[in-house]
Amino acid sequence: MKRTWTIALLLALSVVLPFAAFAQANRIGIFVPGVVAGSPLYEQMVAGAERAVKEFPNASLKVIEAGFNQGEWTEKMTSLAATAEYDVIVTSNPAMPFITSEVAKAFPKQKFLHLDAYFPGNPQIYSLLYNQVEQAYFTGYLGGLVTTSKMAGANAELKAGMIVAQEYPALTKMMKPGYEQGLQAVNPKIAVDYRVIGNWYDANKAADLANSMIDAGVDVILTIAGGANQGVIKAAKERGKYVLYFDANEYKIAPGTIVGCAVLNQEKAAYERVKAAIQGKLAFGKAEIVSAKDGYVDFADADPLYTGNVPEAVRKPMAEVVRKIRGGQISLQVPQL
Ligand code: RBF
Repeated sequence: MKRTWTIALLLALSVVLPFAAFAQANRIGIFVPGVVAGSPLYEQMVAGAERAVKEFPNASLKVIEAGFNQGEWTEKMTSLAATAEYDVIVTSNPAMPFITSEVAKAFPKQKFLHLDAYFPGNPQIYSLLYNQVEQAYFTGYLGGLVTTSKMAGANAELKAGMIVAQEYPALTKMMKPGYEQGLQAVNPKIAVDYRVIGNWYDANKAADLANSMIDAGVDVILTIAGGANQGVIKAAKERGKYVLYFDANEYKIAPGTIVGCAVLNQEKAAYERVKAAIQGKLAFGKAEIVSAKDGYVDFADADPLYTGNVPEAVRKPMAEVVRKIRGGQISLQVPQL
């Protein structure tokens, strides 16, 4: 008799449980801190989340662009949580958990899924951080090889550029040091010309900064500036200099000018984590860090626009370093942010 009941109970659970799990988080809202177009990580976040949501007939997705005025983000995030229309709010950039952790207090049922951020210990928040020391090291090492190369646009000066939109801990503690370490691994005498634009959209100002660097002897520039990247690329192209691109494979924007792309696999991360959230399997409260060894940080070396435009004398030593970072033989630790 007891056994019959147990079997009946198990059968009932096997019917109910999957639905219970599916009911966990069907309504996904994406809060874009900026605009999607031109920001590689935001484009990937949306693409990955869309791919996950499509797999679940009951799941829905809405993308809300919060724009470039960062002073409005807290209010906009609060309004979004107040609608109670989203089981999980997905967002991306290292500053966002400092906003959502405040908003979370007023809306204890609201869950937040953060990509490109680190925030442990809050049961309403899951976060995933990339090892951007590795990502920047890829660009630095390649930049060092390019500036010391015989490539047509390279000069004798040991100067590399870095143009960024704004300063924040992930940039000053991971990306800048990673870039410098990479450059100096090629030649310790390479100096970095570093400039800050002040926003994520002003391509004209970015072009002015790039031109001024080029005047000062820089022949290769790492740009981390969202939509403003276009200005750096335009200036470098016009002057026959080189660009190191961050976050996505975008050689096609300017083949031969963009000589290296250090990518983050945020599309995959967004797909996997949103899918887990929909299935009720995402570990809220947890903060993960992923690296090249895990396949989320990489250098786009298989693209014909890389192999076809960058000489073998540069690609060969680069391949060695890429192999070692992928395999974990060169280990670059994420610092306390
Ligand atoms: N990256 C973009 O591509 N576009 C943006 O509009 C953008 N806005 C940001 C705002 C803040 C406050 C912070 C901290 C970062 C922002 N990022 C943006 C940078 C992005 O999260 C990441 O750090 C860089 O793309 C390098 O991977």
